[in-house]
Amino acid sequence: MKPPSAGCWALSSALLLCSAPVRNDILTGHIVTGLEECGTRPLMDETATGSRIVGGHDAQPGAWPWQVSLQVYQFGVGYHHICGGSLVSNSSVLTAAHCTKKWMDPDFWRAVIGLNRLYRYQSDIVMSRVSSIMIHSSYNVYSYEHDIAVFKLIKYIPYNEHIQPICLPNTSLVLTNETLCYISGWGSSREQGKPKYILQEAQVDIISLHICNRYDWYGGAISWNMLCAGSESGDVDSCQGDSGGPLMCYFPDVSKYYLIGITSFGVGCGLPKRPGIYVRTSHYKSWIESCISSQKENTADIPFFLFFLIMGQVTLHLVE
Ligand code: 4AZ
Repeated sequence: MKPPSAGCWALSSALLLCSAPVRNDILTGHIVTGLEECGTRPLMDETATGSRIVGGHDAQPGAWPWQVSLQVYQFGVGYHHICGGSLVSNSSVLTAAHCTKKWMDPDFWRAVIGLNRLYRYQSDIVMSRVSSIMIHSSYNVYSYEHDIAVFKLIKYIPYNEHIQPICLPNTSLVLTNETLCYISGWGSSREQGKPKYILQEAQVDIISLHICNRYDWYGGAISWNMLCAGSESGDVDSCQGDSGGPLMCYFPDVSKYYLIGITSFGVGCGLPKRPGIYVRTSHYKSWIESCISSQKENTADIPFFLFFLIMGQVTLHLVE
C-alpha cells in the first residue's frame, strides 16, 4: 500500500499548506466531539433497513443527514448542483478533487446541507459559502489517484435531525459479506442525463479489486487506494452528479454509518463489468483529519497580526 501524502493544499485567497493541526487543543475540542457523534440517522429506524434495493430509489428526508449538495454560481442560471459531498465535521465537507476542475476558486461554491429535494430550500437546511478548498497534493487528473478534497465552510453547521456528520473509517474497519453498503446522490440515472430532483439511494455490493481489475473489467487501472462498488450486472451504480458523494456502510455493532468511499469515476453508468470507482477513505484518515483541524483564519491572520505588531513597534519608536 502506498501511504497517502500527509500534506493538503488549500486554495483560497491565500495558498496554505495544512499538514498538521495548528493548535493541539483543536483535537480535544469540536473535532473529536464531531467524530464521536457521527454516523447516526435520528429520523430513521435502523432495525427496518436491510431489504435489497435494485437500482436507485427516492430517499426519505433525513435518510442521509451527511449528504451535501455542492453548487456553483453561474451568471444567468444562479446556483446549480455540481457534485455531492459528505459532512465530516461542523465546518468541513469531504468530496472528490475532480469536482473542482473548472472551479478552483472557493468563491464560486456553496454547500447545501440537510437537503432532500434539490433547490427546494426548507427551514431545516443550511447553506454556507466555502472559505477554502483543500485538494490532495498527489491528486492525479489522469489516473484519478487520490481524488479527494476537503471544502472548508464559512459557517459553523449545527447538527440537527436532518444534519449529522458521518464517521471516518480507519484501515482496521473490516467489511464482511453481510455489511450493508449504500450510495446516495442527485446524479442522473444515465450518462449525460440531468440531475434527479429527489435524493436517490441504492444498496451496493463491494466488488473485490481482484475481480474489478480483470482484463475485461478495468484491466488493472484500479489501485489499492480505490474501491469498486455496484453490482456485477451493472444494475446499481453512481453516475454524473453523484461524484464526491458518499459510499457508506452500516456497522450494527456500533450502530453507526462509516464513509467507506467517495464517488470518483467509472466507465459510463450502469454498465456490466464497469462498476463505480470510489476513493478508499480509510487510506486518507489522517490527511482528512489534518484538513479538518486546519484553521485557515489562524494561519491567514498571521501576516495581519505581524503587520499590526510591527506597526505598533514603529509607532512606539516614533513617540519615544
Ligand atoms: C461522473 O461523471 C461519474 N458509474 C460518476 C460516477 C460514475 C461515472 C461517472 C460511475 O461524475
